[in-house]
Amino acid sequence: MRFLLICITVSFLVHISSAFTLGAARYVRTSALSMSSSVKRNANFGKLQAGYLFPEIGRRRNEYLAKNPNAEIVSLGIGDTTQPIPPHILSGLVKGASQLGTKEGYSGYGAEQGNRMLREKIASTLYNDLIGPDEVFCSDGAKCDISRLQMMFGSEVTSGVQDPSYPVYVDTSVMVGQTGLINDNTKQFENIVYMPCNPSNGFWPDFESLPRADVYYICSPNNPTGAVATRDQLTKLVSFCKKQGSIVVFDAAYAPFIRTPGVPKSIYEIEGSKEVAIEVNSFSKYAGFTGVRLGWTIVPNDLKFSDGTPVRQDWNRVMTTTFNGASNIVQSGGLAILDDEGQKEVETLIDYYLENAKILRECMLELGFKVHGGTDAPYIFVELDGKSSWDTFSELLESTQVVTIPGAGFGPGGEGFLRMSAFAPRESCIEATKRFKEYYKKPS
Ligand code: PL4
Repeated sequence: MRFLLICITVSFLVHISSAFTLGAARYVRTSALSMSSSVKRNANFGKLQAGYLFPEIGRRRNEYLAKNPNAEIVSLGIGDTTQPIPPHILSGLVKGASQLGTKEGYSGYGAEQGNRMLREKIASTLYNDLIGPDEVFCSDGAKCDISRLQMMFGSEVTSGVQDPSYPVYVDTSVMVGQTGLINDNTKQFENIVYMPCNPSNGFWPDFESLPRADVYYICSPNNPTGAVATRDQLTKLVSFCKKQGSIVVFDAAYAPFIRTPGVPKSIYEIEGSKEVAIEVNSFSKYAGFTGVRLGWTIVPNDLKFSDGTPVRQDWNRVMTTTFNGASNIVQSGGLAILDDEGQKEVETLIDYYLENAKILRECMLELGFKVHGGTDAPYIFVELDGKSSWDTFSELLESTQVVTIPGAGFGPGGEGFLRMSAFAPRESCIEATKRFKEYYKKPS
């Protein structure tokens, strides 16, 4: 009897354990095969090439670090701020957070367009009342607004981009369906107007010689070239757009880096621009808000679609439907940025990054490279004498452990250049210059 009981128990345990094993195996097999849904993929996403530029740079850096765990990487790559938020601006954020803990100060959802006081202060402090507070729409940043603008324009428009340019303009055009496939030879998407920007045209497109675009994405100070558009160039751009009925999306994310007198910091300094231009902007680079997230877009009342509908009306619809307002804590920080004290702190931060740019620029000049940008902009754009930018990126990573960004990542027009960001800490910039000097000066 005892023997029989033991046999039954053993056979039960064997049965249970094999059932578990089989179940686990089936689970592993199912997840390895990963069943497809019956939902069709958005074909526009299939047109995109590889990954988005900046995570790709991060991936290559991490891959290098995994192979070389003792590497002392210096990053002049992604344009991310590194200096702490200064005290007055920080006190605005703290105030915003503290208010939420009191009955009187608590607030829930706010206006989708932003806090009225902040919109007024942006209009008066940053635009000298050239635009009205109703034309300011606060948001969670310039990049997010660019993608929402693309959603508003839809798939039927043709976009024109400076080549090279911040990759978000092209990638979001592809995502919303404005383009055909990429041409493997030219590395250009069909139905985007690529406007060559290089040293021979002063990094400014020759608009008249190019096919017409409906919407032009123009960035000044420019990412990645560091070039800054002059008053004369912007005046001609505005009259060109009026003549051919196009709209300019002016990306002024780096505007306060302009120190040369007379160079416009906003497209609205140009007469007539309110009939043709939208401006996107952000506190990311002014005030160390890359992680905090606060930007804005100006859509003037005078700007209209071809059927007479004010663009502002549709933008308001986009923002009220797809966005729930910038965080109230962050908007309180934004108000502090616009105080006199906050503006002084912004200037000090920009002085710091511009000094970094000068250090990098002078080093590369001393090493015999042709260098662009870095005076009214936080980026320097280095000519590579015909060398491949991805190869140079890898060569510098492996030989000096300095991360840069290959110009080709910003479009085919960026091939043969390397972008360096001045947003690194000072000591990192100095260390990078030491390593570059050692590497490039060594006898070959
Ligand atoms: C990496 C011309 C940086 N993950 O912070 P935002 O959204 O208000 O502004 C983003 C932005 C908008 N317009 C221009 C820019 O150059 C940027 C930021 N660009 C760079 O290294 O080129 C950060 C890139 C970030 C991104 O994808 O934007």
